Amino acid sequence: MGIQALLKEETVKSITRRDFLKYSVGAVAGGMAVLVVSKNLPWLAKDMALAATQNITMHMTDAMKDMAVHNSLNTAQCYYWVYQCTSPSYPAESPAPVIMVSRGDTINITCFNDLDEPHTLSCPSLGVTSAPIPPGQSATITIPASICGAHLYYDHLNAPVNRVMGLHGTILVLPTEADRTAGHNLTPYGGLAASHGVQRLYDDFGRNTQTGVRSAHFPGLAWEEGDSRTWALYDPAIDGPTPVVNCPPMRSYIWLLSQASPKLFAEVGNAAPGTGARIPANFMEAFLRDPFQPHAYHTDNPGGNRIPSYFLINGQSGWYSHFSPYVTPMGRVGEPVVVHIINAGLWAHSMHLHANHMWITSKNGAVNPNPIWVDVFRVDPMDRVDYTIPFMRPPDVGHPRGIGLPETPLMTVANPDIPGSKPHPVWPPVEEFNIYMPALGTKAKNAAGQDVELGQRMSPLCYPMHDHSEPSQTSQGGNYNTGLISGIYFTGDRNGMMDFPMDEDFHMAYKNARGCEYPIERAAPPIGEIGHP
Ligand SMILES: [Cu+2]
Repeated sequence: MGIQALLKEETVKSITRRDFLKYSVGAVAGGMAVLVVSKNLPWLAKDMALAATQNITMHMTDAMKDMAVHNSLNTAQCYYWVYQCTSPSYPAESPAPVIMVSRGDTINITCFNDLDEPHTLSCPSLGVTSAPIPPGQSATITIPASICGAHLYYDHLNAPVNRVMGLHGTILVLPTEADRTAGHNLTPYGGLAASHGVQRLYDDFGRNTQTGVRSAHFPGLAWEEGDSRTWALYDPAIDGPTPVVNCPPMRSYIWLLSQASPKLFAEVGNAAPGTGARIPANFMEAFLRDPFQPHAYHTDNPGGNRIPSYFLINGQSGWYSHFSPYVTPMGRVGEPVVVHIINAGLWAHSMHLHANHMWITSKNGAVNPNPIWVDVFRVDPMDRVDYTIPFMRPPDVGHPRGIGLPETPLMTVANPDIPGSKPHPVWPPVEEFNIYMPALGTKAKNAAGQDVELGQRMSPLCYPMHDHSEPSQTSQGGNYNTGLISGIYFTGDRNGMMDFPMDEDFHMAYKNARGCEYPIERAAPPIGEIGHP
């Protein structure tokens, strides 16, 4: 299919943030779809009959994608080559769905090549390099989920063109009981020596699930532990008859990084196989070294250069990535997570997280015996880097002994500018919870001329994640903060057995991430000193 035909089929969409969060229930705009295919993951798919061997059908085809800054006033689209999953059925998207399995499972992907030159689907880190599939033909590729962790599947042909054009996705292999080091907690990797630094770190989260010994540093849950209990604060009037804690075990996120150049990708789509921009040297030269030109990024500019104008995390950017529960870790203090970062593109990124430092627990399949504790780490093209985030208290919380430790916080003084303020422990920050910025009722017009509420509640607590490779923070060469960004949300604290208040629009995203349907929408409860010792 030609690019022009795809363009004509596109409809122009303009959605509000609230609409976006509703869409994120599905797989269209909220981030990558997740295919859960393991028989060993009942907590994610209670009512699905899952087998250890899964058969998936994909079509290698092309698609026109609406980018984050695309709306009725601004054209921002990009031509892609994609793996479209047709069984089970998902919309065409790059990246392709995450395939989430348990170690020991087998994945069979029947792959149809609907494009005009040979392509393939390979996963070298799981030992699979597939033969070329000619145009119009198909092949079934068997991938054994033999190694725990996150793996990139992609078209390795004509490198790096086919991969960078969008033919890539992630396989996440979770550990099973067989991967447990006897007497110790599960890690995302499996089979580590008891003395290994990553094993000791994961033993220190929450408690040792085998011995029951609790951690002094990180009270809360072990990484492998979920929780469906009722809070001490559980209130049937707010929460309905069902417990709503719902914290999933093995909390894992994927940050699959890529970059896009609409001009260059369109040239590739319009070139004949083996010619022009499809020649790797030509593609690399344009993508990385085209000279600067003003207004180079806009799709309507017939001139301009061909360097990337979009920088994507799971195919999203700007507030689409920042507010997606599939991209941005959201949870309580005491609920540690692992983030698997894979760079499928050609640009080096350095993902910097606020609020918590993280441990670099694995790089390119090698588990780090002495993991370093940092706030930023570089991820080069084709690197696979794991951040383990402890979900400890943010370091700006005043503390007698040191950052983030689970002990009695310092006391505030009364603030005469805040009605009802009286001294209380600095954590949790109960006064911030009821502040809206700007003030509730502050309105602006959207592109359709409708009033939009601008006030955002300072709860749950949100901290940014941004890429220290600064050009990646833009889209179309435009405003900062529309590019490769995410964040981290603190929605409560297990130490105090409390949830922080959340308004309805945030709650829509949160309940998707937590795999639970609240019986009713949780309205913002009165705060005051609620829940505080
Ligand atoms: Cu920063």
